[in-house]
Amino acid sequence: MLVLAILLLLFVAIELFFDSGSESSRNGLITVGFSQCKADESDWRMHNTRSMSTAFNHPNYRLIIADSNNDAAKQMADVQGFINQKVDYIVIAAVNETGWETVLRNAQAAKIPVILMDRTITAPESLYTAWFGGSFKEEGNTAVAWMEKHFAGRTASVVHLQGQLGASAQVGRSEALMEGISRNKWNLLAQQSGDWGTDQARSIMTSWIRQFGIRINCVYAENDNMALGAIRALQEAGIKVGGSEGVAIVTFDANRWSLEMTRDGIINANVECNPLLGSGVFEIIQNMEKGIMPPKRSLAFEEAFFWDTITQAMIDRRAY
Ligand code: GYE
Repeated sequence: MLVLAILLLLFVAIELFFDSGSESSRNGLITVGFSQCKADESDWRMHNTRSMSTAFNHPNYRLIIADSNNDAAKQMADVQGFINQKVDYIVIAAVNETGWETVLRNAQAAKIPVILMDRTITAPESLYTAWFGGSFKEEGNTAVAWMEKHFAGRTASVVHLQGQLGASAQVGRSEALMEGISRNKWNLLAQQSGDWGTDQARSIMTSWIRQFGIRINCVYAENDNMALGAIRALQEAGIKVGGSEGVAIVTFDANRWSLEMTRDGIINANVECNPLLGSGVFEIIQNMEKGIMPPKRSLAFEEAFFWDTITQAMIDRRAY
């Protein structure tokens, strides 16, 4: 009887040891589940994904990337999948800013820390450990400040290419423009989401050119890829773009190729949104492994570039 009891206790102890904690306790690696919006959705997103893969290419870590294809429901399922896999950390670049409460409560119940990278969400801050990224509203305010200088003494007639509706980058940049339009009594000729993509933006811009023609004197595109689509549509219509006389092009992301277009006077204002966030996320997790908790919000360094002040040296210094 005693032998049986000892054997039973031994069995339970072995079970507890191998089932306890996350997957990492079984194979020694720290497993990080990264839920990405859509890896190939934009140049920004490709740089962002690459920065995470590079940062977590480390002997102590295993990075699992789930691509939600910009489908918010799939992204929730991807995150729940990480919880079920018992990863040690979850990193999220959120497709939409809403709808996160349930799955984040599940992560909290499973004692898996969640770190938001890039996009913000509306869920209570208590449901995630930290957010690291750019300030989308501030980026928009920087763009609008340039517009106020450029259109001083005249009215801007703006067409507005929005990012995927509901993404915090779209919400913040749109909010800044709408406040600028109201403050300056500018004309908002048209507004539509191009879902961050060049082809969609080009098709939308082509129809706006037919509808508004030379009334358009400003394109506010919420990322470089959509700005490129608008520029192509304007050039195909034989409409001057950029510089002091052409349709003013305002964009976000500051990819190298768009900075070169800014240097060439095709893009007027180019507000950076830094995609190279992987090293910052890695540092947050490294510190948490040592028991050092991160601040709730950390802002990535960002700057803005303008057609009449940018230099090749500035471009040469860029990492992406
Ligand atoms: O501007 C855009 C990407 O969340 C800041 O998402 C990011 C945005 C970026 O699709 O190109």
